[in-house]
Amino acid sequence: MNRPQILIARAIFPEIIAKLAQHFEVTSNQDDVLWTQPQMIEQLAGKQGVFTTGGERIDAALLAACPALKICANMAVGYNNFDLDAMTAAGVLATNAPDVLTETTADFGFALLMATARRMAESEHFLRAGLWTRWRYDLFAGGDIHGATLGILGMGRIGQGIAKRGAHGFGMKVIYHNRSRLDAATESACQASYVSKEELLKTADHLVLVLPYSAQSHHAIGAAELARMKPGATLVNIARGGIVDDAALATALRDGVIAAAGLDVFEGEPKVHPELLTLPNVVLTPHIASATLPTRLAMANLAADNLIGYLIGNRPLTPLNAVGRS
Ligand code: 8YV
Repeated sequence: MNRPQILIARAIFPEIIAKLAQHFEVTSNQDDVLWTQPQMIEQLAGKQGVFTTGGERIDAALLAACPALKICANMAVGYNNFDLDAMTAAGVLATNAPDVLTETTADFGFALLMATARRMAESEHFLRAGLWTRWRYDLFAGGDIHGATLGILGMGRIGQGIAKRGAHGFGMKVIYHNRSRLDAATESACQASYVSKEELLKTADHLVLVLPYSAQSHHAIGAAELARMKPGATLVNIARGGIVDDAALATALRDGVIAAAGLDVFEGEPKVHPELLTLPNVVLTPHIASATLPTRLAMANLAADNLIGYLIGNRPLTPLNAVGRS
């Protein structure tokens, strides 16, 4: 019997390629070429499965051009690169990679919050530039973390991980807003109180964004929302570019509407809004919240196991839609 053919769309751990090659005819992209949509379609000809990493757009046009395709396995918990409705309509299974990155990503969210509030990047640049000549009482004085009010917008698994770190590790008061309120036991484990978005913006000393990107969450934080925040507040985005209006944020940071921002994700990344690059009060990182090698390997293994589970055994581990395999 012919083995199913799959495509691995980006460079990946060699051991993942070896694992997939035990089951499939594998075409991989270890040169890490960033394929255009037509090139991706060409690469997908005759393939039943594709291993994606979060940046590859899977939409109706691609699906129509790739009739053999049965599954797209994303090595990311976020899946805004998938048009899920189009995939369901085409009978193509979508899977993501949840859970395995939760704690690593929550660690990073907290690290970015601390770096931002305590002005670590800005003060390090100052030191490296040879500008540190003497002590001063207010030199890089920032905002406290301990005892402050931590606001979380989007209280899924990663949001809950950040809430626990704040409440249990730093004695923070945790408030959150989410599409739906958590059950009482989860709220109690996170020591988090549910508030309206309005109250969250108004009350948080530090606001961390951990919500999925969708048409509804596009520019959830824009000029109007930033204006409602405390002037001393910090904003952290580890969710997705596009949730924050980056141009409005740059203006707010420049004008002192809020104190500082920590951003791991950007509108149109890897491009960064040019004004953000010029501002001292923003910490910028290149979408690395899940980037530890053990976690990235676990994410890759989960994506691979979804391909194997579905194409070999008909049992995907973390499906996002319900489709039957013809
Ligand atoms: C990925 C992420 O590395 O899982 C996610 O949703 O944002 C990251 O962990 C990223 O999506 C790769 O494109």
